[in-house]
Amino acid sequence: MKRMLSGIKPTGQLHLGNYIGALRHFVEYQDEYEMYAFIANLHCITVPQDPEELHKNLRDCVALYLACGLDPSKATIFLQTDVRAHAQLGYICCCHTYMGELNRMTQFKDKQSKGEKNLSGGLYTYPALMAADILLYDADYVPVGEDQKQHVELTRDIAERMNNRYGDLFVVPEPLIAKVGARIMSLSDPTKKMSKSDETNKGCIYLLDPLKTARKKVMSAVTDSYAKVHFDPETQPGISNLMQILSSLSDNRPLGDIEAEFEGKGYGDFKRAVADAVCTKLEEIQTRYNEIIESGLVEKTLQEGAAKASILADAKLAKVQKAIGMEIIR
Ligand code: ATP
Ligand code: LTN
Repeated sequence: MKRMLSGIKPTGQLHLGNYIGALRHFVEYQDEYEMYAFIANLHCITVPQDPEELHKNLRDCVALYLACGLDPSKATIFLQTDVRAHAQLGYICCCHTYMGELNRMTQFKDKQSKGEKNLSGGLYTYPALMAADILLYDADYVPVGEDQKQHVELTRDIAERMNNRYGDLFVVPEPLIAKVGARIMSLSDPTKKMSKSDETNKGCIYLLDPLKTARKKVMSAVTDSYAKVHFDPETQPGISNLMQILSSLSDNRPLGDIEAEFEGKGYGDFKRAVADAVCTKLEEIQTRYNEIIESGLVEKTLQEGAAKASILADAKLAKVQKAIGMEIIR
């Protein structure tokens, strides 16, 4: 069975972009692959966090993994810091990553170009930690949204570099990026990615948003004046984004089908259909989330997940340290 690994960094509440771009694929793939899904809490602290809020977001994230359908009897679900080898291999990978490579990472460049002050060293080096997250488990595939492709490509380069230098240490992973829904855009500015750091809060639908709020966000989504439900992200980014959301939430319904259904109809009808699909999915997720959050399942899942993940991760770290020549007593 091929192995798959992915993580989410809950620097805030999970949103529809995280669900459509990443989480739903973890669920789809858990039967077919050996799935490792973790919560990237070391990545969270690359930007300042309020400890209480972070703690709540981490628990919510695990509960949402489960509520969205990840099954701990199939997938290994764990918190990154519960497997210490991540930080250790992260440092080793960092020492095998060139500054020139880190300088090219668009996520860091974007933040820097916005003039944000006091960016942390962790934010700069985090792609090397992400490489370690993946390489520790010999993952064949990494399902992610479009924005993470560059990081998985860097992971491949680091793996190949270390394999060439020390002998075969790592499986070289491949990113898995869906054709539809890999980049869900903000509802209030469809030229920007739907993101937790949405300042207005209008463009981002959180998985735990009250249904009324979510419906309102969809109904007031920015569209255009073409009055045609047609897929063309260049000229109709808002409508195309809503089409991708609808398609992703209705069993990947072909975009052509959606165009045909709304031919000659107004944007109001179309938005209502999108809002219905969003609210149906959120209601399903929230009902399960409410059952899970205080049930003890979060803690049990993490305990079992960490034990299982550590077996692979510790063995890989030991192999790497030995190959590099860093070990004496083991
Ligand atoms: P954000 O920009 O919201 O802070 P992020 O992309 O930096 O999020 P995560 O929340 O860790 O960080 O992302 C988890 C997964 O969700 C990744 O695979 C990422 O590619 C995917 N993802 C995040 N935002 C979107 C989006 N708008 N559309 C599709 N996929 C997304
Ligand atoms: N960097 C990712 C989260 C992440 C990840 C990973 C995804 C950390 N480690 C390993 C896939 C595989 C992000 O910011 N979205």
